[in-house]
Amino acid sequence: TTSTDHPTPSFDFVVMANRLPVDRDDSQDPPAWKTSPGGLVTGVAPVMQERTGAWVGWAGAVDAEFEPFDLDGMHLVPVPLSGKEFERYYEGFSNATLWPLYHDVIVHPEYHRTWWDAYVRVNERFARRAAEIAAPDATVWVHDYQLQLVPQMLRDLRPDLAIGFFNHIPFPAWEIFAQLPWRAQITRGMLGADLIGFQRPADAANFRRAVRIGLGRPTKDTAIAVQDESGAHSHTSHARSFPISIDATSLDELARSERIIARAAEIRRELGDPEVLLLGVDRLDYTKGIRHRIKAFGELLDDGAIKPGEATLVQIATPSRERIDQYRKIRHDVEQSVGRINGEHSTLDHQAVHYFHHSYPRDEMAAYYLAADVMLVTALRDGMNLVAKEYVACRTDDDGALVLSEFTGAAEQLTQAVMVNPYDITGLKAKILSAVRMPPAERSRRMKAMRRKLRTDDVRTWSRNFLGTLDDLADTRRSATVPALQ
Ligand code: GDG
Repeated sequence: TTSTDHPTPSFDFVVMANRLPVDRDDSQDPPAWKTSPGGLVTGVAPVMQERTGAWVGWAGAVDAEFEPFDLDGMHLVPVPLSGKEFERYYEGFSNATLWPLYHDVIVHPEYHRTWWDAYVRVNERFARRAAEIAAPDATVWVHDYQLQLVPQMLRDLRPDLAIGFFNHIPFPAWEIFAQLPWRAQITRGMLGADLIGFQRPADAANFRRAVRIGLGRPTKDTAIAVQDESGAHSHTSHARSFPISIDATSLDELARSERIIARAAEIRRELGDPEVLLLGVDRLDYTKGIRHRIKAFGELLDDGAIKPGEATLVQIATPSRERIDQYRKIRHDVEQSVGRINGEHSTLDHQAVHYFHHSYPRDEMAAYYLAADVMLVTALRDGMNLVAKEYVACRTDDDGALVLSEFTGAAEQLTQAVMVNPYDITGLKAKILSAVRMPPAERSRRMKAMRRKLRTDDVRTWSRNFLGTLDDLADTRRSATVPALQ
């Protein structure tokens, strides 16, 4: 065990993510923090409580320094970002370089050296902060594409730590990843982890191939022998899949409550009691295939395959990354096509598409899921897609049809969904129509099968699996006198 210069490193378990799971409420005086619950919080909360846990991340306000604080049983350690860093590290390198590159270059990734420099600097700041607060031999779990350099930086500072990394988004094929001018640095950064987790086996395989081709290092099954700068063996890293899930039990309970059942019925009434209610729920992102879905629905109305007044599409598009050009463009395109369809097909008492560009409380989302006959998840590429799993978890009535893109991680688990290739508009139209017309017995059979799958696929199981594997690997490394793989 390496000792640190720091006086009281004290946390046995450290989660690192770009964002802390909190929002600052400036309307209060003094401003107060409130938790913003997300999937990751639910997944790691039990571990946070069992061990002495801390969460390292950015608090969401630029040019502001905050002291660590406790909230709802979590110890939160803010990492500051300047306005320039937010632009270059977050909006730039994370969301205009890596995000499009990792999602099949749906839009053109931009490569700027100033953005890269900021990304390195911010990753160093995160790594230093975690190194200061982690107890000897602690476990550190680093999350997502914003922090891919942290694992190796952390290992350099604290070789005693068990370091895990989880990539929430896809990892692209080498032929695409190879564009990245800093591909070697990114790959080496991730290899600092004992365990590197991905959503799908294919993402893990893409990463191992990047290691073989890009770094010229051999891999054996999931194992990769990592060298230090001098070329000597450093450690063995493992890259494999750990598909993430949701808090299925609590959504199931919520969807059974009288309140949500009543609200679901009310939503349908407020929409004018359409025969068929179709639903889309996404961050407004060009990866989600919102345009393709709306185009297909519009053409079904144009063709007369769906009669006016028969079906309504509700599209909830949560505002996201609004200052980035490509996000302004997708918003404009979606709003234009919604306007066109409503102009052509809506009447005074029936609106073809209801489009909402804002976010809703969790209860309201659950009511929408329960109200919708057909859920449309048509992502062009998506690491997992939790919306698909949430829809299934809410269907306590074993009813409802899920149309699901084959380019989501979720498609590997929810195999009873109606699978689509969203790029194939003709095929998408046919599949949407088959979901709209699906006989009740078939809907129920498919939904039951998907719900059965979700019962064993829960976000706590996911984090237990990942952390259990990580701790085993770190124990093996610490007790090994001979490297496992040369
Ligand atoms: C990334 C990966 C991967 C959305 N609007 C509202 C709202 N949401 C919630 C959904 C869902 C979450 O946000 C979105 O998760 P997704 O998985 O669908 O997509 P990303 O945001 O792109 O997430 C993805 C995920 O990380 C986890 O690893 O699955 O592939 O891209 O939970 O319900 N929640 C509320 N109001 C909204 O208006 N309350």
